[in-house]
Amino acid sequence: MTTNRKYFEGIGPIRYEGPDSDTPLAFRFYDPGRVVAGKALRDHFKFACAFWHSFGNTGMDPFGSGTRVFPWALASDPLDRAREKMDSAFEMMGKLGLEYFCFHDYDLIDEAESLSESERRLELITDYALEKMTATGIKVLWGTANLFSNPRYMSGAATNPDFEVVAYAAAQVKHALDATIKLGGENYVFWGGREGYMSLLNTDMKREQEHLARFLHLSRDYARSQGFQGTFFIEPKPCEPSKHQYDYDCSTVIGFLHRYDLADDFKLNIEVNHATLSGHTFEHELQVAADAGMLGSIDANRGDNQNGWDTDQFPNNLYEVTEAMLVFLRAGGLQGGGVNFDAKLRRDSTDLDDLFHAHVGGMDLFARALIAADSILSNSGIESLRSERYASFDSESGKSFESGSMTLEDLHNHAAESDGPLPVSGKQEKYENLINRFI
Ligand code: XUL
Ligand code: CO
Repeated sequence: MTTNRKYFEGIGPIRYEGPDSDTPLAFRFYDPGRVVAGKALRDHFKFACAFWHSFGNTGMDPFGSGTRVFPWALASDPLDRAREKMDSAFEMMGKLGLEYFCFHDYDLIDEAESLSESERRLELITDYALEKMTATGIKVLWGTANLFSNPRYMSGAATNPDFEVVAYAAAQVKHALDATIKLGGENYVFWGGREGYMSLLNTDMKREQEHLARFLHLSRDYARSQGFQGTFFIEPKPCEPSKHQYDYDCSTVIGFLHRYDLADDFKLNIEVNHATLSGHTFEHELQVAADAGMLGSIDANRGDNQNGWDTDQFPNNLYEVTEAMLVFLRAGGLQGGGVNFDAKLRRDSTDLDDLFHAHVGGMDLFARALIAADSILSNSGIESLRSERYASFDSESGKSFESGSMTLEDLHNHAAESDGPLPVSGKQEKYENLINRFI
């Protein structure tokens, strides 16, 4: 059954009109077919919309209820409501040229009272999603399970001190994996939700982390046994909702994956505002993942410099994203993932077209930043400047050190025989000026 209601009458399709366009809802930089660094922009990014924020977030905050009344959220029957939400999503994605979406299980349809009824509901709504996907060519970038909203997960899911909760979470992941596989999802995400702790006084951290590792092994094995060939991503976040989250940042997660023998199947999904909350920059986190061969996917948003929480604003910081795109291009792009707008409208952005302004802005920003980064890499001389900084390792003793053929005594003798190092400028300001010159 198809309802096919329309919600965004009078908007779109959004077209590329070039940098001089005066049309508010047009792309100035995102020309999907434009080839930059050997690849079309659409393939670099695989832009995705986040079901939970765009079609579920009503602007509720700790001080007040939602401000947005979504016309697709009014039906009383959960399946009708879910279908109408799906209609709105496909209409918006089609008009924006978003070729992917990401979902939690219970973004697709409300969780029911029992596990079996929830499973039945997921079965029905994924049938409906498949029809729409086949008709439009829109795909699933990744699926995931919401293991944090229901009160049963108040003390964690895979790391809950109660085995009954761990088993329930596993059942939910099984259903979410089934749904992702059914929809041809290209990847599957684990965001730690409440996997962490509030007080060490009541927490056995080692045991909880071992449970998490076992949970990931079992999930991986199940998905593979069902034919899933995509990549699993872990999405680091340092805090919120738990005070201490086990997946603090990229380095922590990479260490965890190696320690528990998961590094072959898992990569990282890096979210801008999670990076900044962990005290790093977005580009730092991308670089850490890239250096480990684990730069999988991006959750695009931004934080607020004055706030220490996850504001999940739509991205608009050209400087930040340009620096990130330098890392992205040097790494050869993402491994399997894409750029998912894990971002929500501000509470007082209450018009339906605000969703369009937000996504157009985000897509244009990434395109503009990538074009600038490509130009910096090709035309500014930055690559040779950077490699010259390390030139002393390209020959003679420096080269022998790198290749492992010097001992500590050799280094001692080298230093004793030389006149000692002279200061070599890092030229940071010169590098920084390149960004302003090319954006
Ligand atoms: C929470 C967050 C999630 C994950 C998916 O901060 O980023 O939306 O991306 O569970
Ligand atoms: Co996210």
